[in-house]
Parts: sequence; C-alpha cells; structure tokens
Amino acid sequence: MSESAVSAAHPLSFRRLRADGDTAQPGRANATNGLLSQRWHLPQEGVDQAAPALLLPARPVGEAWWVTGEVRHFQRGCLSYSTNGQWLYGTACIDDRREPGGLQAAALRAYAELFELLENSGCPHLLRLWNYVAGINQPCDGLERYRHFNVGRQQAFLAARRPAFAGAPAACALGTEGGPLTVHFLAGQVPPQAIENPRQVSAYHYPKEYGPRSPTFSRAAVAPLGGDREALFISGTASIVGHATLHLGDVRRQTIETLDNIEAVLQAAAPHTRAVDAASGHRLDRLDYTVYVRDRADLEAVRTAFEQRVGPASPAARDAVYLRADICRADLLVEIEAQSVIDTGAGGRR
Ligand code: 3EB
Repeated sequence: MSESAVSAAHPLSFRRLRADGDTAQPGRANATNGLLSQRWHLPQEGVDQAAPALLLPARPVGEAWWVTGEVRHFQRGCLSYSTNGQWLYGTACIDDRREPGGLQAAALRAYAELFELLENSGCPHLLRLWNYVAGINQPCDGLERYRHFNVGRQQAFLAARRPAFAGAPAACALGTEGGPLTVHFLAGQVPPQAIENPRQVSAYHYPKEYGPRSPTFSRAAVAPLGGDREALFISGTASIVGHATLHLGDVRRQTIETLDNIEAVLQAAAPHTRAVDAASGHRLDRLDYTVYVRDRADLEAVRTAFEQRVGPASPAARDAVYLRADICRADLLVEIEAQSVIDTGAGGRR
C-alpha cells in the first residue's frame, strides 16, 4: 500500500469548537470517528500546561482534530499523545525551572523525546508545532529566554538528523505568563511541503544578531490529509520584512504588514496545493486565524485592522480567535498564525 493510500484510509479533519455550538464533541457524532485531539483556549483544570489567555470571543473556543478509526492515548516521559497509528497529536511538557540546564536543556529534551517517539510511531513527519514558553522575552544569564529555547531546539533537530533549515516544520513560539515549556505537535505519515515567504529572510537563516542559533521553522507547510483533504499551516507571522521588525510601536501597521506577509505566503504556497482553482483553494478570507496580541489594550486596534484586511463579513473575521501572549521579539506587538483545510476533490471545498 502506498503512503497516500494509507493516509486516505483514515483522513484527518479539523474543526474549531464552540462551547455553545453542537460541535464540542465531534468524535461522538459518529461511532467510527476518533477524536485525536481537543485543545481549548482556556486554562484546563488539573493540567499544568503553558497556555495563552483567551481574549475573544467571549465564549470558550477550542479546536479539534479527528480521524476515522480507533484512537488510543499514551503517556511516555514528557509526552502525552493520541494516535490511530496514522496520525499522531500530542504535547511535550517540561518545567524548565526544574530542568538542570534550564530552558535550553528543556527544549533539547522535549524535542529529543518527541523525535524518538515519532521515529518509532510510524508517524515520523511533523506537520505543525506550537511552542509556548513562559517569560519568553526575559533575560537569563545574559541571553533572552527565546534565544535559549532556539539553541536547544536547533540542537535537537541536528542531533536527530532532522531538517533544521530548509524543510523544517511550520511552527509558532509564543510567551505565556507561566507554566512549563509546552510543545503541541501534529504528525503523520506523509511529509508536508515546506513553504517560504519571498518577502522575508527564512527564519532558519536569520543573522546572528537575533541569537546564537536560528529559529527552526518554515513559514508554512502544505500537507495532504487523505480523502482529498489538504491542509495549509501558516506559521506564526509578524511584522518582519527581510529580517527586520517594521513599524515599531505601531500595532495597526504591524497588523497590516503581518497580513501582507500571510498573503505572500498564500501566493508562495499556491503552486504546491492541489486546489482545483483559487476560489476553492486556501484563501485569505477563509483561513482559521489565531491572533496573538501582546498588550490587551491593543485588542480593538488589532481587530479593526485585521477585519478590514480579511473582510469584515468574512468567515475569517467571524471565526478568528484572539489570545494574549508575548511575541518572541520584544519589539513585536502582534503575531498571527493561520490554517486551512480544503477539499481538493471534484466536490470542491468542504
Ligand atoms: C518571526 O517571523 C516571528 O520560533 O518557532 C514565528 C513563528 C516566530 C515561529 C518559532 C517564531 C517562531 O521570526 C517569530
């Protein structure tokens, strides 16, 4: 059986969840559906994870991945994960304050354990990573904590002989008030296509002024999900052109520049998607957005600029989720990530 035939047997689906909707338990809708992951944008009781705070909408929201077929849940070292053997979603959690060697060592170990799991799981390919780091802009031994994280992360990729430069996975890295280093991940059997943004220097080639080791992520990834479905994962995106931060102190212009970058990523991804045409493909006005705002007081300015750019009446504006987080450069006020799942079959978009 070919790789794509295997994944087509258990296609992966995504849905935004609303506590007041009928989709909170998609896995229950059909006995043959297995819930692979369910992540609410709320502090989860009894779960010690780092999580950005929900700003909007007012009612709880979350997101879920699910598959056809039985899903089993496991715990191993710093990892907890769920898998049906063909898709794997999980979380690595390490309290870096208690880790000998601190955040750098915690990042190295979190990724080393993740890579070891993936090699033995049958799901070796990472589609997307979400990194949450407490106090991401705080200095530690003369180096910002984000830069410590980057050292450990890149070391882990190199040690595991995984692509730390071209071909790195799509990702984001945000700062929380507290909590352990928390890395959520989605992996599968088929390697995604990494996408870069021609307006930006690839993050894995940032010059040394941004830290001793560069960040390990691609600007986006296109991933076949089986069953004629395709995902586009757009990494955390900010007001960076070339490698420089633009519009210092101006959150409105940073938001617009960020959306210009997302539009450029969409254009760069277009030749790599299987969408039959632009209208049914991954579109700026239909992506599922998560908007990270550094300062709560900027929320309305960010939302106004965002909605104007994606269309005030668009599905994108209606469904966007706004979270409070620190951004991994102290001069960035906003960061936006997005994803989209389309149907590339004759039936068109789902
Ligand atoms: C940037 O473009 C903004 O370190 O994994 C965006 C996405 C950013 C991912 C990461 C960092 C990361 O450099 C910051």
